Amino acid sequence: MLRLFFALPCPAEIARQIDAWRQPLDLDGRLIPIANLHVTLAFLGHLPDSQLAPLRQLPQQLPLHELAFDLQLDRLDCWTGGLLHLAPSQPPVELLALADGLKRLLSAAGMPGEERIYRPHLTLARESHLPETQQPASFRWRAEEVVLYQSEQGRYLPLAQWPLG
Ligand code: 2AM
Repeated sequence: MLRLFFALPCPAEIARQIDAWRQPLDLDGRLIPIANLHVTLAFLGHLPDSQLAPLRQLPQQLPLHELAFDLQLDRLDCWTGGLLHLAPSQPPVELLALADGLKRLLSAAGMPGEERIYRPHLTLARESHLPETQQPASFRWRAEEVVLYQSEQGRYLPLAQWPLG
């Protein structure tokens, strides 16, 4: 079984900026390593290897050439359960269309889908809390690709990529 998810990777330079910004916040919990920072589009859970081939056919069924966008993460928040994250206060319509499109395709292909309402975010730490002192956050980048990742022993391995725009 493979633990899989579709996501937007966080470009290395932005990931370094986010890491430099979060350091003085002295966050508690388990920090997400710089190399793993991402914005999940669809979480698939555990699937057998045999599902990989059909999964690879899905993203290209979306109008990816129309779906490049700038993503601005400007809100620091923490969900019940301690998922501390950055989120866009104004999620781009293209991002929501991408996540929704993947969800529909997954469901049509009989694959497991998310029950939860999609809430775009970039996880900074788990089992964490909002820090007492907050630093204003604003990180912006052009989302240029969708990546299918396998999560294995804390590492995220890109299995396939699809360009946006
Ligand atoms: P993330 O930390 O990589 O974003 C499994 O529950 C995973 O799905 C979580 O660890 C989280 O992954 C992501 N997730 C949880 N709730 C979500 C939501 N409402 N919208 C999008 N992704 C979510």
